[in-house]
Amino acid sequence: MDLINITACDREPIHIPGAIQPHGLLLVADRASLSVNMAAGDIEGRLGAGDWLFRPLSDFIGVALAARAAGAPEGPAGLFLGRIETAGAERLDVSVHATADALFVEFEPASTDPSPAAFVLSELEAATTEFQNTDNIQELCDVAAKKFRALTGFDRVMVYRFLDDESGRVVAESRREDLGSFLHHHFPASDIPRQARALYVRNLVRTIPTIDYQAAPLRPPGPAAALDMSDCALRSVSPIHLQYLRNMGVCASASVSIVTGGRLWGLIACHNMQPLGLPHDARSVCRALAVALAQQIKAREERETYREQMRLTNLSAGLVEVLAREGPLHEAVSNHLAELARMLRSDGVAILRGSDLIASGEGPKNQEISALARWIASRGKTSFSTDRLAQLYPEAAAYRARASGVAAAVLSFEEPWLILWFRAEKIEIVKWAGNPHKDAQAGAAGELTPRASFEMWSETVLGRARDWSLAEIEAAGRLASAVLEARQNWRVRDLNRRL
Ligand code: BLA
Repeated sequence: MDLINITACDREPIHIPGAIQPHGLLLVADRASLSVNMAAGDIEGRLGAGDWLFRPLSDFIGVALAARAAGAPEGPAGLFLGRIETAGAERLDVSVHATADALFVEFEPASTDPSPAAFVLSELEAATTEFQNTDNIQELCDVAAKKFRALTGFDRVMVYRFLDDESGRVVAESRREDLGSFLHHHFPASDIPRQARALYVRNLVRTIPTIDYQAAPLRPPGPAAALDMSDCALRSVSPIHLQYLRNMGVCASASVSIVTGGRLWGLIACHNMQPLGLPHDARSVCRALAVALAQQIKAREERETYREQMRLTNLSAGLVEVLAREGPLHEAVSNHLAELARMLRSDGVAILRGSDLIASGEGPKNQEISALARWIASRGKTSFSTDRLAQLYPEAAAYRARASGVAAAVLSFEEPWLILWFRAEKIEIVKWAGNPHKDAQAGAAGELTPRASFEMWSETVLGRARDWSLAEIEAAGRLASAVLEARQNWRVRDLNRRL
């Protein structure tokens, strides 16, 4: 049931809702003729244009803005055209983005407090410097939550980070003190379905000024129903998501993508308990700040990976010669097992060479190690790693507590010769926000409804160890190759000596 519903979530065509959120207005013009051929929202009432179909764009925004609109580059970024005052004294921000054959002109309530560019730029610079001055990713995210809250004025601002399985976790939060906290809460992947995540890599900011709105349909109805609105700021939002926010007790939402290396690393998720929008200029600042944040995250992740690689290289250098030594293992390597364990931050290690076995620290019993090593070697690959051994090798359930994680390097399949590292099971209490196993329930009429409960849900994940990093797995492989190479060199030297 979960599977069916989650794929249904992934399939909802959110880019063609056929409607906008009614706080704004939309005109769609043919890119060649600049005549308006679709519209949404109260064009008649707010722009005083009863008869809008096939009128030139300049009738609505003037010749100068229409000329600027015509020059908009194709793509999601778009241009800010300016601010207009309607006959009804409403001040509207006008922006445009272009596709191959259409211009999308959007009107939104103008920001009440437009800051001068110099002020905004200096704020951005100051925030970027603060980002740079943090010591690690956690501190960086804490500062980011505060900055985005100050910038947007939302009641609760969170840094939401995607994990390997596309579920996510709130890693930092700044909120009004009287509100509940979502810090450290875990949310299933289906809360932000795949097509939404793909859209959010391409266009970085979205806003829902109020969840209680009546969608304004695109007109005329025929072709408008299939119009791709991927990059419209006013795009009407999935009703499932609106219900989700309602269940969360949220009235207005905005989110900003954090994209590193073309991948959605996370989101800045903003909640407000009263209606609140994010005007065009504030969205631009959010985008710039999110790009600065993403750069800092990437730089820090790269620095951490580099440091880890250096550590691994230094530790393994001293071990190569020891591991390559001939003779019984207890004579050759017994004094170095702790070092070997430290190298991969493991709880225990073992080396098996033929019928000789040596082990130290936490891990399976010797007989169990021999059987496991034979199974690993039988897979025919020189390296192996898992953070949940019993799922692949059921016999390991018996020693789950001592070794749920295993990394191994196979130096010889024939002897066999293996180095194994073990990690104990980690007992982790995951705070799921709502029961993830009931994430999409069918409503009375069979339609999908998001989880109705945001009660915190705790779950203990059994049979899992801390996962092995790519740097650790690679280092294990490099260590094995270096040992084999050292041994080969000695053999050649030995042979030369004897000849
Ligand atoms: C969209 N879901 C979203 C968005 C967020 C979340 C941030 C982006 C839209 C926005 O800015 O509001 C999820 N919001 C969260 C999470 C937190 C938060 C995890 O504040 C944590 C603090 N949602 C479901 C289920 C479905 C679903 C079961 O829970 C599908 C059946 C759908 N979520 C869904 C859809 C969208 C969405 C379709 C896209 C909305 C759109 O852009 O039209």
